[in-house]
Amino acid sequence: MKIGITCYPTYGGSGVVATELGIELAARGHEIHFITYSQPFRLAGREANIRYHEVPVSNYPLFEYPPYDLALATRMAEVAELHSLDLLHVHYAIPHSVSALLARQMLATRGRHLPFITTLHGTDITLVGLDRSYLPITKFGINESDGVTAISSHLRERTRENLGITREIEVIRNFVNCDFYVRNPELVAQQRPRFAKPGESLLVHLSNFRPVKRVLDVIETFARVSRALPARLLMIGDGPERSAAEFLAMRLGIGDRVDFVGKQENVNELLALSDLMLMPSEMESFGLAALEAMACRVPAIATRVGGVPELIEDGVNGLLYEIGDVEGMAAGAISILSDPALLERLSTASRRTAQDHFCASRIIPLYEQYYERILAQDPR
Ligand code: GMT
Repeated sequence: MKIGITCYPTYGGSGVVATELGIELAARGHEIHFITYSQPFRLAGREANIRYHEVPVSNYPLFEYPPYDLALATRMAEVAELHSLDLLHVHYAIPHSVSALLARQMLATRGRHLPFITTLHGTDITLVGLDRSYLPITKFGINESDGVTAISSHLRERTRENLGITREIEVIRNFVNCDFYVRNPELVAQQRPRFAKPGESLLVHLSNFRPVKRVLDVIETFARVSRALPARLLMIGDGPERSAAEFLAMRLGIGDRVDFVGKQENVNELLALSDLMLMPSEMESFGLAALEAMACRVPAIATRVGGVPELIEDGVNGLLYEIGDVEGMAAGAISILSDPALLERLSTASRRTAQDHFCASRIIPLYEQYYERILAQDPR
């Protein structure tokens, strides 16, 4: 198939999923065209069967707000026509589904049918989509899509309840490449001393440091852990809450035990160095960061929110707490880190969960089958 993919290329899990999906589909022989405002950050740009098309947004002085969504629609229609795309797959409803709808309409005037699929990732429904200024257009874009997928059952229910959407929504959960996200003991032995001394536990957090991730709870939890046992914390990512987290770590006297490494390319290698992940988010429609860690044998201490229980079974492959329960999360982390047999059991179960349910090799065929179904449908 020839598939156009649009996503936010620079930040967030939706861009990661879209990019990894494109890479996996290309490896299975499909022709993939990324149509985005910059090159997706996990794309090397040299992959076979993948092309990247930048969306140019001209900033005419009259435009206080350059109309990106219109430039995107134009580019989608151009690329679809030039490369005879079979369909568009857009990630994150706003504004991508509306741009795709315009592209479909533009091509329809020339007798070409270009179906599009919208994948809902979370904040497009739970935060942005609920904003009154975006809600009607979000609902419209979803209803007009030829196909809609959501990354968890929870998100599908939220979409139905919050937006009053009744149409069919297919649940296709997040995935991870289990060959790439794997613990390599040699690499761990070589690289772990960069972040932790022998005898120290290594905890990790990975996010875009937005308020919804509650990074201050990560620091508060870790402060309690490091009072109980020798430990260090690896903070991967960057975003608006980073400096507040850095100041809090200093104020709590643990600044020298917390390593803020910023945005990283090879998160798979860094995750695999760690013992335990902290993901105390206010909301996660799925929790891709935890899945990536689990594939590397790193269980997560997380909050019981959104779609997280579809990934983490409390006490089996991780531990779940209420939002803000830093005392509970610290106690849980201490109990795991001070009991090697328990850590081993949770690590093994984490990897098994990733392997049995969420490997790319299981999830990508679900997308392929869904594409086939949408292509077989009558044009809207
Ligand atoms: O929260 C983020 O990391 C960004 C956000 C996005 O839309 O880019 O992530 C959402 O999509 C991820 C991939 O599908 C999910 O794993 C995250 O749980 C989800 N984030 C939220 O719901 C807050």
